Amino acid sequence: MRLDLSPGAVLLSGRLLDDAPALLTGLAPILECAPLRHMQTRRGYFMSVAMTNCGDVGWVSDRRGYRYSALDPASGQPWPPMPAAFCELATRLAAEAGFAGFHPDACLINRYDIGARLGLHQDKDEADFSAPIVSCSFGLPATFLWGGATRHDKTQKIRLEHGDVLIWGGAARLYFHGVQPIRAGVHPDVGDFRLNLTFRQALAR
Ligand code: MD6
Ligand code: FE
Repeated sequence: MRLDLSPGAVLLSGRLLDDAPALLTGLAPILECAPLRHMQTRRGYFMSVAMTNCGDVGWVSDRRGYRYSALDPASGQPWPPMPAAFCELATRLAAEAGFAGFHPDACLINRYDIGARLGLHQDKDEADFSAPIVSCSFGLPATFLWGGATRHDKTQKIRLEHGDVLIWGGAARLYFHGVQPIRAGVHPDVGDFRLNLTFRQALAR
C-alpha cells in the first residue's frame, strides 16, 4: 500500500515483506566486517542507536561532528561494499516513489535495541539534496516523527513496521524527523530490536 505523507515523502507499507529474509541474510557478513557500534556525538554523548555502514562512504559521528567517511574509523579499512542487490533494490524503490536515477553510494545501518531513540534531525550531510533517501525498516515497529522544514513545525506520528519503506526527497528532503524510543517486544523473524537501512547518495556525482 502506498501513502503520500506530504509532497516528496512516500510510505510503501509492507513493500519488503518478501525481500526481508534475503536482505537480512545479506546483512550478516557486513555486520561481521563492520560491527554495529554506538557513535559519539560532538557533545560527547553516545547515541542509543547502534550504527554501521556499507558502500563507498559511511556516515560517522564523533567529537568532531557528523560527516561521511570512506573508511570505517573502527578498523581504518574501507566500509564493506554495498551488495549489488541492495543497490538495485534501492534504485527500484526510489523509482516507484517517483525518483528515477537514484544511485546510492552509502547505506547506513541502524540497530535500535529496546528504548533506543533518535532525536529530531535533518539529513543534511549529503552533497546533493536532489537525490532522495530510501529508508527500509525491519523487526520491531517504531513510531517515526515526521515534522516539517523547521525544528518547531508540528510533527505527525507514523508507525513504521517490518517491511515498510519510506522514501523522501524533493520538497521534503530536508524535513525534520526522528524516532521515538522503541517499545519492548519481539519480532518473530528478527528478534528484540529494530533494524533500519537508509540508502543515500552522499557524494556529488
Ligand atoms: C530510522 N531514519 O528510521 C531513522 N532519515 O531509523 C532516518 O533518520 C531517516 O528513515 C532520512 C530519511 C529516512 C529515514
Ligand atoms: Fe534521518
